[in-house]
Amino acid sequence: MFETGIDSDGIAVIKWNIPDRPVNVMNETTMAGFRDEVERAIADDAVKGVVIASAKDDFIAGADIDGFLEDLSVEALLPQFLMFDRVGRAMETCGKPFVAAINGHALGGGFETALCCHYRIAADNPKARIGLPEIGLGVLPGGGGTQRIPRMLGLQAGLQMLLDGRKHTVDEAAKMGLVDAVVPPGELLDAAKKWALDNPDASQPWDRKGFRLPGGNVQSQAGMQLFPAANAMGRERSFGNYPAVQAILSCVYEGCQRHIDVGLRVESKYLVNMIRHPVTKAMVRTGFFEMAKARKLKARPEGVPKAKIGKIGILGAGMMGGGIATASAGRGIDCVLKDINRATAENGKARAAAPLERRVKQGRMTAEQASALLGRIAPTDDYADLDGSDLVIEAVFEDRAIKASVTEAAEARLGDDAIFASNTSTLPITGLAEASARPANFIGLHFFSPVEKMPLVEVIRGARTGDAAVATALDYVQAIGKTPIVVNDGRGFFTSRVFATFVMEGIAMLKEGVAPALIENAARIAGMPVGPLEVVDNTSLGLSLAIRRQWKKDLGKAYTGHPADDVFELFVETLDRPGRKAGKGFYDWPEDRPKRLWPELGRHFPRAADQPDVGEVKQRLLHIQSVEALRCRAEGVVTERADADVGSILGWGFPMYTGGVLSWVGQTGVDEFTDRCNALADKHGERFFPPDEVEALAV
Ligand code: T1G
Repeated sequence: MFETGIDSDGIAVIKWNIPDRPVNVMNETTMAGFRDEVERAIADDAVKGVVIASAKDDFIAGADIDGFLEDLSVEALLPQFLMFDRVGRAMETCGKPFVAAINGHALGGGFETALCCHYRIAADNPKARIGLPEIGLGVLPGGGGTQRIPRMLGLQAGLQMLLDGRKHTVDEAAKMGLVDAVVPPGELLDAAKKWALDNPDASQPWDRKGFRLPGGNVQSQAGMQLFPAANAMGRERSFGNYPAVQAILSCVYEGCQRHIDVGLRVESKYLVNMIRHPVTKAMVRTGFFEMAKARKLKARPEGVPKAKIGKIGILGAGMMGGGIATASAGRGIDCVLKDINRATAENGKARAAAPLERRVKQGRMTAEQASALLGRIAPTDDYADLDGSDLVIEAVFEDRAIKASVTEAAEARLGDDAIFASNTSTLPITGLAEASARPANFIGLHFFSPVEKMPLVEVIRGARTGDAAVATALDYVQAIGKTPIVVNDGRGFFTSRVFATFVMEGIAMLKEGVAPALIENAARIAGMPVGPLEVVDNTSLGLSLAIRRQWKKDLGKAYTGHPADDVFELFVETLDRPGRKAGKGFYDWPEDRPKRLWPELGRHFPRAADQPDVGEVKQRLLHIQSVEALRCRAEGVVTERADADVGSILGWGFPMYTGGVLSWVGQTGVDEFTDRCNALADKHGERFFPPDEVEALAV
């Protein structure tokens, strides 16, 4: 577990090297092992100083997240972290200098181990990330981070870092004062040893007489101004849905008023409660493990050789087509961007260039990188330019006839192994594949707008889609750095179908006379990125109306309708308020000032005397999505809970604290969820009736 040696100058080097794990992680076993090594070095009079290092490519990746899903008791957890605190304080106060030699990722407890050292030297490693990302897992920097960072950076900067949870580059960490020096990788160990030799009397600032928190103590005027604002900002960002936010504020507020030994004990108690919290279990399971599995293509069919995507064709140079081209060219893939004429294709490329120019201005990309990326996008109006493509993606109008026409024309240029994908957001793939001469090579690749920002791609298997097409599509999604879920065919597939229920429920409530501001704010308080009325203004009521009409036409008598249907008709056909692009929908969208809810909504939808409370509105907006996801699972549109959870969070911002749209059922409690939905169905319509076997479908 640890490689330890003492050099001729008496400097001991303790190298983390946890066996059978790809990265060094901290758990009961490894922390006990580290304690033994530290105690041995401190007790050995021959040791004049200690360097903490790693024998792996990275330093230490923090606490062993595998253990977070176990149901551990306070009695089992608390001693581990109190023990780690004692080891850290021994390192700080034993009278021997401790230096951290950070060769790679130092995250969470890994960076907190480095914080227990008197000095931190990092290798100039562009891949390394340094920081305390615990809040992203639902927990808090409980290895001393909430106590040492504010004592290093001050309360404001410290809270900012702890609540942000960012993973910093080495340069950023040096600028923030998180590391004290940066050296070439080959000089790291010698530099660390030298510092230890040169600083035999090293101590931590907080162990020196007269120490005061940089910028003022908690009870100073600055502190008293900071915490109310920090509380308010924390509340505004989390609406109380993420208990770790409050826990971090409490650790800093309570712990930094006391000696660090007491502060560390305060922190450990909050940490243990956070590790055991259902929100943490949900966030870790979906946000860490399931998303990693999705990125690693857990769903990839076996026996299909890895596809190398060198060239793709994109049909339709609109917003989606341009975004797909940028995302692909940005990962070194040559793109032919085709539209009905050259000028349109050129415009599409120019539109795709705009975000790159912004990134160059912001210093997030060099002009050379932007130019190289754009050089890989070739606008054209000639199908012949598709020759040699490994994959063609159509992103033309949501019209079956147009899609059929471009499918036939493009396939005529493709090799036998090339795949044809449709970026349709709702039209069933099986139907679109009827226009294909090679339905086994026809698949759905549903991107989300804006493509350059949205991490999810929904891969849709049509009835005749073959494994090779699925494998190639997944290889492509991974190559462009996005996260795929694989779903089976159906109207709206999984994402469009489930997300539509959120929008429709908001409109149904508006029609019932629920105050529009209550609907919109309750959605945000529930953790959705924006309210349902704003969403549909952005995506256009005209598009929603067209989709509903197509659905009604396709289903005929089987179409059950929805209270929102006639609202779409009213806004598009009668009121001429189709949405944000027209400057008016449920909101007014003036160009020179912020949007606001249309004041006339009350005239068209008189406010009901009895308004529901926020809790009921939140519940209707979240539960209706989970009910539809359960139906998708029951019908086999999604076969894995993880796909539904990952797809909902990455696809449309279903709140992370729930663990995802199906995990929400379990977090609510299956019986509680089922009872509530049945009650909502009795009150608002059978759309709330969950399918049978909720428990089996939600796990
Ligand atoms: N625990 C367990 N396994 C981990 C792990 C961890 N902390 N970090 C990585 N792995 C596994 C991962 O599951 C994968 O396994 C393999 O390592 C490679 O990871 C007390 C309470 C370090 C930046 O949040 O951010 O410390 O799939 O594929 O892209 O205050 O992993 O191969 O079987 O992601 O190069 C805080 C989480 C914990 C860091 C590397 N630490 N990890 O990324 O490889 S809470 C974190 C990462 C804590 C203390 C608190 C990334 C990485 P497998 P990978 P990568």
